[in-house]
Amino acid sequence: MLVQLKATGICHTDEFTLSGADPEGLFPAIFGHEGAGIVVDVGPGVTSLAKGDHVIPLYTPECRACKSCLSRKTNLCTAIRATQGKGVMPDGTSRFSVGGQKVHHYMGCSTFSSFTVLPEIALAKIRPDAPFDKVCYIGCGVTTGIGAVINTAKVEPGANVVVFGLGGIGLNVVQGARMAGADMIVGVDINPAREALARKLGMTHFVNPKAIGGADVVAHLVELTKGGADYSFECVGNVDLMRQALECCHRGWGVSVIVGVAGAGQEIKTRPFQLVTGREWKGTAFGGARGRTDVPKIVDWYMDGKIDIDSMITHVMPLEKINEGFELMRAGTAIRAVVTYD
Ligand code: NAD
Ligand code: AHE
Ligand code: ZN
Repeated sequence: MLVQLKATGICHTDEFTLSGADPEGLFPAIFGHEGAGIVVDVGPGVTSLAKGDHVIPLYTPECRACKSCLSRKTNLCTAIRATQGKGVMPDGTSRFSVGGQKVHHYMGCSTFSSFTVLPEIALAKIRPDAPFDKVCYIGCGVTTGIGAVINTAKVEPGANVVVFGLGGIGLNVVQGARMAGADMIVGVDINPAREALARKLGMTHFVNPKAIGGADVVAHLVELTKGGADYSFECVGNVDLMRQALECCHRGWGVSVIVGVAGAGQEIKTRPFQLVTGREWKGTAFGGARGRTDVPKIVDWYMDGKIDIDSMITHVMPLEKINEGFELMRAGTAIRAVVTYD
């Protein structure tokens, strides 16, 4: 499928790979994996999409035929993961070049381009009235955050939830926890500017680790939640915080979900006692969502006013200014900067 991109968000994972920390990083590449656009051409054998369809590219495709898809136990479709990790299409070639030199695809999407090519299984068809400059965010951040709550942790009404990192992903965990009916939603971030928006999305308590008088963050959170979190989420990509997120969970049943992505060589650790005493450590990619099935539904949730996207898109810019978008993210000024194409 040849897709003309109309908009793309900038996710921290783009910055992670650009920084050189990603062991799978390949250069040169066209980054971007949070896009929305229109199908402008269709190759042979395509049955489920046509020219003119509005689509969201999927870095986690859904082939509905591989061992993983058929297991019903995971969203991690394996149909094209090997070539995707090598920065090429399933046929082993790239569709991008500059001056005759090969340029790699990124996460199978490369949405920082006005045109890109994807296999049919890596596109979710969405309703034509959804605005590209908003629903592009469903291509990663919205689905990851809400899905981590609903699909991975399966948070139930009345639960206490702790969210480390209130950026583009963590804020969606907050709104997912509110949708799930959580009682207490504690946000943890060192950027005090994140508090107001997080409260608007459902956060009930804010903890800035730099403003608790030198107290131990884990002890502070255990006390605040009267025994520990039922569910915690690490949405930063910092292995020390991943440990804190596990250890602030309630003895006997607390579940901690790793969402953040950490660099090459980084490892998580804790005392096995933490798990022996009933805490569970989990992880999630794309919020456990099956893209072709779930993404159109999340677009409907947005169009029906069930979820907020607009307040997290803090900046919109043309492609020429994309580096400013990265700067705003690094500075903690932007939640989501979105690039729009004409
Ligand atoms: P972001 O930059 O928008 O947000 C990160 C937040 O963490 C910021 O608010 C920042 O202030 C906060 N933070 C930084 N250091 C902190 C600390 N020591 N204590 C508390 N808070 C701290 O990033 P994002 O786009 O929200 O992405 C978050 C992480 O999730 C990244 O690692 C990204 O790669 C990862 N991610 C994973 C998936 C997945 O499928 N698992 C999907 C998307 C993003
Ligand atoms: N390449 C990195 C891992 C990066 C990673 O975990 N990516 C997530 C999506 S982040 C989106 O912003 C993911 O989908 N992981 C599952 C997969 O198959 O890559 C590394 O550490 O090697
Ligand atoms: Zn992302």
